[in-house]
Amino acid sequence: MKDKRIYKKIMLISPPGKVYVYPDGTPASRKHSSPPIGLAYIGANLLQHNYEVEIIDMNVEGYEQEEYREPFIIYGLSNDEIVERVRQSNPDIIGISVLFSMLIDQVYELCKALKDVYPEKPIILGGQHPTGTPLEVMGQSFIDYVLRGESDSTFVEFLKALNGEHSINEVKGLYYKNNGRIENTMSNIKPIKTGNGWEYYKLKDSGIPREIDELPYPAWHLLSLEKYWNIDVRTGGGDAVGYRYAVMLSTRGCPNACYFCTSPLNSGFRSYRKRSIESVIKEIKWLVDTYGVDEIQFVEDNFYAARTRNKKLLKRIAKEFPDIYFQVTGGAEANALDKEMIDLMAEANFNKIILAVEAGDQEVQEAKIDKKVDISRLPETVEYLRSKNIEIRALFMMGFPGETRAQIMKTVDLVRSLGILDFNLNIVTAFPGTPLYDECIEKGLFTESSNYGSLTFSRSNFKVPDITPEELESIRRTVWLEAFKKKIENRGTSATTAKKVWTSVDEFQTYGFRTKPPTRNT
Ligand code: B12
Ligand code: SF4
Repeated sequence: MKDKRIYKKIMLISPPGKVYVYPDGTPASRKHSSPPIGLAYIGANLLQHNYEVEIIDMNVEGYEQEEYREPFIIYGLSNDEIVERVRQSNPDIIGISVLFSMLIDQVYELCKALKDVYPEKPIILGGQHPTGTPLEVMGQSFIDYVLRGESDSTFVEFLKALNGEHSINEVKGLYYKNNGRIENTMSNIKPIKTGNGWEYYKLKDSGIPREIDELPYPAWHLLSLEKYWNIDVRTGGGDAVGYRYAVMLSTRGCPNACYFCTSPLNSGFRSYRKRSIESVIKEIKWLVDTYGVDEIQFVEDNFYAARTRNKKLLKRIAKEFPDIYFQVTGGAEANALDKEMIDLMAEANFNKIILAVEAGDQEVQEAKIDKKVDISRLPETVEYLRSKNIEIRALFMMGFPGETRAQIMKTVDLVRSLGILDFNLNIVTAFPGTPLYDECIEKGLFTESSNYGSLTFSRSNFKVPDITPEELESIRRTVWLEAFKKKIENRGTSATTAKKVWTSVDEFQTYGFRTKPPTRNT
């Protein structure tokens, strides 16, 4: 493993943005950008160990640069610009984050461009996608390493191994090449669950941080937060209400293990870790004092599952930060929302909620969704949230394998009957590294065109029994359009942004894009 070079300077890269465009030429989602907190955490750990670090977020730095590559708009810095940045900085090693499988094609192109010019610089990939497909990613000649899961500490261990300070086997979760053969440092550890090329490990075996209070705060000074504040759609899930917002994690992982989700893969199997209230309050104070933030967004997998701690946390937040807005950008576990929690949210300026409902059929909830939302309680919860003036966005999913048309229509009925006009009616997408993905392979359910790079999130990537992917897409669009038109009729405003008033569907969908894609036949 040890060669004569010293690996001291690290460049970390977050890839560009990518939005699917419908055949009629309208983008299926809005352009957005969000501070890459995973890289900011890795950066902080590296700095603490005296490495030099640079972080480039291709998305925000090249936000205005768009390219239409049918059927997607890709926005961000170009590969040539990254090649040039590498020439200027001359890092010893390049790390690239791939949270979203749909971006893997763009990342491969970038890696090829970098390897062509700098064959001697090792390239390491991390994040959800490589963790779910390590062998496939390592099979690319232009990729040298994959580090699986949350890599705050293991990235430091990896550099120590490269620098000959200890053996490669000390680095948990590393895939490397040995005379052309792909090897990994977990081969002696028994996984808790094995899938098609992926594994879930117990927290203690995984190399991911166990005591998350001990982690240094994300190194935001390596990114310019100002750039994120200046763009129109700030974070994908919840548009910021304030101007100077920051993202945070008060927990990591999830107590559940839904079969379509990659959280157990990246963050350990049922490895929910909560920070202490003191630690969360201290970080908020630090963000306010250092960056003058006026809004905090908790971007973790499952904020609300830490029920008892959260009630205490919300009380402290209400007392200490009466002038700051708060948001949770991930779906709230509906079962965890009792009246006391909702009262405390309202007092602590948590004025929006993303309610994870998922399916409208209780049987589907029990069989497919580990958190098993109690549908009968939803109307009461929604009514109580409304009475406290908490703005609601709801998340629904349709098209689970085996889900019947009747069950899907129950979800559509639920969307309508709850009367929530701001929602995502998502089509279930199978991600590599999940039991759902393996089921689709085993049963031959994938649609012909299905590959990671072509994921659109508007159309299913596998077949369900009595409904076609096109029909699902059409239901999704019809129900969304119906609600959006109602929103315009009601007040002419969209509930998805605090400041912007929308007067037409077209204006909402094309807002912020410079590119006007042509209509297509398919
Ligand atoms: C916050 C979040 C977002 C944010 C921003 C993410 C960002 N840029 O940081 C927003 C709201 C924008 C977002 C949007 C979407 N998201 Co999202 N999001 C998340 C979420 C809930 C948390 C991510 C996070 O901060 N985790 C905590 C930090 C500490 O972890 P991390 O960022 O992964 O980083 C750690 C490790 O991965 C690793 N690591 C990361 N990078 C690197 C690089 C190297 C070199 C190494 C060695 C290690 C390494 O070390 C880090 C430190 O511990 C995840 C769920 C999850 N569990 O990750 C989903 C998740 C990433 N999102 C997902 C999806 C599908 C989406 C959307 C496509 C949803 C949609 N239908 O529109 C969009 C579109 C994104 C796009 N293409 O632009 C999926 C991706 C699945 C997949 N395989 O593709 C996830 C995994 C949720 C899920 N389980 O389904 N998302
Ligand atoms: S509750 Fe949410 S984050 Fe947790 S495993 Fe299920 S889908 Fe993933």
